[in-house]
Amino acid sequence: MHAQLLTEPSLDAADPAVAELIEGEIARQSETICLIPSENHVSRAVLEAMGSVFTNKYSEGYPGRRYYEGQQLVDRLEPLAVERAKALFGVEHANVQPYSGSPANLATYLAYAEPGDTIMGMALPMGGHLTHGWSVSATGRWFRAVRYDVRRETGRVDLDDVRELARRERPRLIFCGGTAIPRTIEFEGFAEIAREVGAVLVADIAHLAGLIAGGVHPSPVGRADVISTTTHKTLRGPRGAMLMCGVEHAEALDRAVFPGLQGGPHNHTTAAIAVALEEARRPQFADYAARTVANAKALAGNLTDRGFDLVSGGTDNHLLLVDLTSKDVPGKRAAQALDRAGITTNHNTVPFDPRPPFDPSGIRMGTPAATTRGMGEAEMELICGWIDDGIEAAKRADEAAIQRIAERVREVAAEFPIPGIAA
Ligand code: DSN
Repeated sequence: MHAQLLTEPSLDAADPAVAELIEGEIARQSETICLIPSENHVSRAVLEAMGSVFTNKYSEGYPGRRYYEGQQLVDRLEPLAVERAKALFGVEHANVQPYSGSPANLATYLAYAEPGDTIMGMALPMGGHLTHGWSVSATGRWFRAVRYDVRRETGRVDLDDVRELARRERPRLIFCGGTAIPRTIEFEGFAEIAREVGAVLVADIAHLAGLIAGGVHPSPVGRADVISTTTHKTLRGPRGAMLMCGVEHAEALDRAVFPGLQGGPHNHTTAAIAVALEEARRPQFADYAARTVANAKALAGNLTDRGFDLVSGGTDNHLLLVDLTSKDVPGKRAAQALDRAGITTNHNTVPFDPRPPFDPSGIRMGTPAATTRGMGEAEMELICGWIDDGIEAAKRADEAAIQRIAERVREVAAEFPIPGIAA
């Protein structure tokens, strides 16, 4: 740590109100089990890079072409992150500046479409993302968005439906990927459809980036024109995003990110992305990715054995979508009860959900964060029992039973410390 920093008051002394909230959040994360599939626990190295003095620096532009002086170190940092992204994913070009997933996706619109153009993505309640053209998003208001669904009988995307819609609507952009898709994304099939109709294919791999880097999900490289990802989900980096592509798309995407949509990049985030990309290159990360999927399959199997309905009948990746209709409890009530029991999930729509998005029929769960802590299939079995018991307790309004589960969760969670946090 730099000497001058040590002469200044610590956060505890300088701002006890914020320090107390951070301490409280450390305790909350440590004493509960996170099953939100888009969350993870970063390493100490990622946390340190994120909290570094790079947050002080403005760097509008790209390495060697900045609008501010003092870029001696930033102009080494950003290319380091870019080179690591290129090496990890095997792409020709990477832009590490997007602030997060939504701005990264917006950049693809700016690069390839005009307002009013037709674009195509998976409907949000089917597992897609807001920025793939959903009605309440700017992308659904400023573009003519058409949407594909999953099949009601399988819970899976059928590429024949996607092809038919694409042939009819001739979209400028097609998005594949999303936020609640428990099954493998067929990048090659989407690429064939995009080629046939002359669309730009954007693979949004925000959920899958760590699984792709770890070799347990097919890669969109060489198939999608543009790859968009956040860096904080299965990839286990800081909150941030990247766009990746072949050289032919590099200039359009770079110009869309800056100056098209953003000002200065968040250099502290770039530093932490670089660290996370280096961590993801190591053999242990491939093992982590494989264990994440194995844990999700174990959780899915346990839940199915206990009579839970899973959308599509299971999972190929890190997440599961549970339809609670047959359990006679709405998703929000279940998720809130599980939160009180120390198991963090989120309520989520299920395909063809008759209930509204703010109080839908399902809950979404995933294993990236629990796997980072070292939990395995034995813990998945325990967690499944707590989920079942917690939901039944919620139905009986048995708060004492929920608190007993929370106590057990605390005991087991204590055996799996969170990385990056002093015990
Ligand atoms: N927040 C992301 C997720 O939870 O999947 C989507 O934006």
